[in-house]
Amino acid sequence: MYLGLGFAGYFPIEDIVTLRKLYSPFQGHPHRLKLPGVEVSSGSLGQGLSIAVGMALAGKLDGHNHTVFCIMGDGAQQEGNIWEAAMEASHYKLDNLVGIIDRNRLQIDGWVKDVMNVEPLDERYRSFGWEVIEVDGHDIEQVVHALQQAKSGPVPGKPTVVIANTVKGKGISFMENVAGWHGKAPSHDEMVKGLDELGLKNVIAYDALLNKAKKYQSEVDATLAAKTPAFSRDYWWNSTSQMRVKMEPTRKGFGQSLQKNGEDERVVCLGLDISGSITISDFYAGKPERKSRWVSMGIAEQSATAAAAGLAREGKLPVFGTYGTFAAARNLDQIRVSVCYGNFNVLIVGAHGVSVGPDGATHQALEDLFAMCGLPNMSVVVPCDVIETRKATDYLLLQHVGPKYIRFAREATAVVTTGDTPFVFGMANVIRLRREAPEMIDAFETVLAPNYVNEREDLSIIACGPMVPEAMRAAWVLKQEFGYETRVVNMHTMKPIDETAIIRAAKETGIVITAEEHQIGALAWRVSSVITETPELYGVPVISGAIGVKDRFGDSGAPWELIKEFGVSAEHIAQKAVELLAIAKIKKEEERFQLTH
Ligand SMILES: Cc1ncc(C[n+]2csc(CCOP(=O)(O)OP(=O)(O)O)c2C)c(N)n1
Repeated sequence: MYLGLGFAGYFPIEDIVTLRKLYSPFQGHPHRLKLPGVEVSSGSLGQGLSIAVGMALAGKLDGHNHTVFCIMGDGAQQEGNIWEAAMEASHYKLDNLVGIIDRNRLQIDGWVKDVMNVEPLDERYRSFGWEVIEVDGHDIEQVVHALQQAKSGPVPGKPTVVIANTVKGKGISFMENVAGWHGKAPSHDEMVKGLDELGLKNVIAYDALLNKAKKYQSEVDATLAAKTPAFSRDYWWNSTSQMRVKMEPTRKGFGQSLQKNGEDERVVCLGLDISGSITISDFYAGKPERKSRWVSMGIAEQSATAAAAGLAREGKLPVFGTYGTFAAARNLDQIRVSVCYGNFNVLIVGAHGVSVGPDGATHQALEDLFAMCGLPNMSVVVPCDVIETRKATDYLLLQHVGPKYIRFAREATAVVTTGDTPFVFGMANVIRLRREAPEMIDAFETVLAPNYVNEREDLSIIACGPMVPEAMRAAWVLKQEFGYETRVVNMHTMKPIDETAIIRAAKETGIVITAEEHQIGALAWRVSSVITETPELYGVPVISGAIGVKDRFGDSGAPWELIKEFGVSAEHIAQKAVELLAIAKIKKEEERFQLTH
């Protein structure tokens, strides 16, 4: 799409080398506010045809004779949203609307026919009142002819769909018809081979383009460095020989738990065409006998949610998951009414907050915890690393009864717990820095919050998910740079929240900072409401701060870049702590002054 717009003259084609990089107008999914030529922002499948219906309706209302075109995938046809729009288009006789379907027969989890069959598409559209034209999508003459035909409105009062048969990755031997090439960049060698096979190797000056991308990246690096608080030395992950950590994708803990607990015959996993990426497919990996309890639902989050409620109604333990945005936002009403109102035992998995990185704003779940924590009957767990994710899934899947939501990251995240670290649902852990050590995990001590004895630390940081390792790193910065002692509270269970741990942190340290990889508020407001509503704390001065995303959409970029861009790194937490500690000092001096005068 970006190349098409470039060739049409909207911007210099070579600018597209910044694709999916931070601040780039070429976002992981197109955004109309960032790039000329993009008519509507997209990224959440199945909504485009409805927007096109709206635009075509407006054209009719205003008496314009333009045509609205909407390009869709064939896997995307699994979204019920598309068929609502298809119905509306024929009902309102939108002969100024043309749908184009790229029928390459592949989607992320494999062949469309295996994931969730959508054929026969031609008959289905005809039965919805559309005119259908089928073409070879690689034959430009056929495509142009079909579009001209469609534009002239072949049958008055009928919308038209052009079904373009294509081959994904056509012309490149190792990409043709391979599902794995979704959203994945080739290596340098693969790129050269691919260009060679397309006859473009000597046509495209790829070295110059790569240099342009490199230059852009160094500008991004400089901007980010300027935005990140600096201290006397570098405390970034594994940047020195001390305090080293193992990094492992958090999502793997979820897959490990499903592998183990999938033996339970009640467990049924629902696939939503992103199965490998979130590791839900580990449920049946190497266990073909479990395939009967693997239900591929296609890209149809809303129906799958209500179907999960139905499975739970019959005594099953359904698990479904996808990107947090599609697991907990698109289907919010189904979660609210079908799952929560009926109080069904469904495990919902929201994957990849900031860590989807280059996919950009549409795929970065930064609001899901508001909704999930706001639902009656729902329990919410946000584990901090791969091991805690496994323990949390073990517990939620087999022991906890009722609606439950777990949220974890895709990228490698610092492993800061061990098999022996306590994990008790609804009960926080207190983590304390004891020394600098070669391995960070050995430098900290973790105890279950009720077992913690007050050490009158200078401040508390209450964190959840991937912010727990960041909070631990902030505690290290604060100790090394300023000698401050920090109580890190791992609030892995966000609902029901551990009120006692919050009250103690507020009372015993007087400064509470929350840290969340989410719009500020899911954790911050829950913590502040405990502090403000607890009679025990009436009149007790508590200085508070909140680290999180500040009411903005995400951006494409590497996950570690986004942590800095969103202002949620350990360095940002430490900076906030220093500010609050300075305020606390002034307050103490004011009090002393008042007492002595
Ligand atoms: C609502 C929603 N659910 C899931 C996704 C994740 N996703 C992105 S592309 C894709 C597969 C799309 O398949 P298809 O429409 O056939 O497009 P193609 O494979 O040809 O790119 C999925 C599941 C999404 N973007 N939006």
